[in-house]
Amino acid sequence: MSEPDPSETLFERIIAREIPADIVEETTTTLAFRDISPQAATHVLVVPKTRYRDVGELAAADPALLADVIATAHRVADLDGLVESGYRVVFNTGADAGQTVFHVHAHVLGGEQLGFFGR
Ligand code: DGP
Repeated sequence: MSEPDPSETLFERIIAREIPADIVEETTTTLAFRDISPQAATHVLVVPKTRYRDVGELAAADPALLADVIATAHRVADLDGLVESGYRVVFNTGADAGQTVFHVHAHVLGGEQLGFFGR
């Protein structure tokens, strides 16, 4: 697959600080910011600064970077006090899962009792 256009999704623009976001955590390889349309008391998105389309592409190309994303997700949960009560990490992957932004991102959800998911 050819290299993705670095300006192709809005998450590259958030990473570049061209679009404002409520940033909660930054590492050399990842950025975490609150979702603009929260689906739970805590709803944070964690993105790698390097763009991959989805979690499958990221896992195949750079498993260490995927580990960074997961570690940042856990730190975000810890910062919001969710480790004891529990939280969920979700990667929507492709159209049927409702992925709308094709720069891989983990949703970190918690801070309340979450419903089951599926259809
Ligand atoms: P997904 O449907 O899995 O691709 O998730 C994309 C998420 O991105 C969705 O929960 C809403 C969020 N989102 C869309 N536009 C913006 C934005 O401009 N800022 C922030 N912080 N989140 C956004």
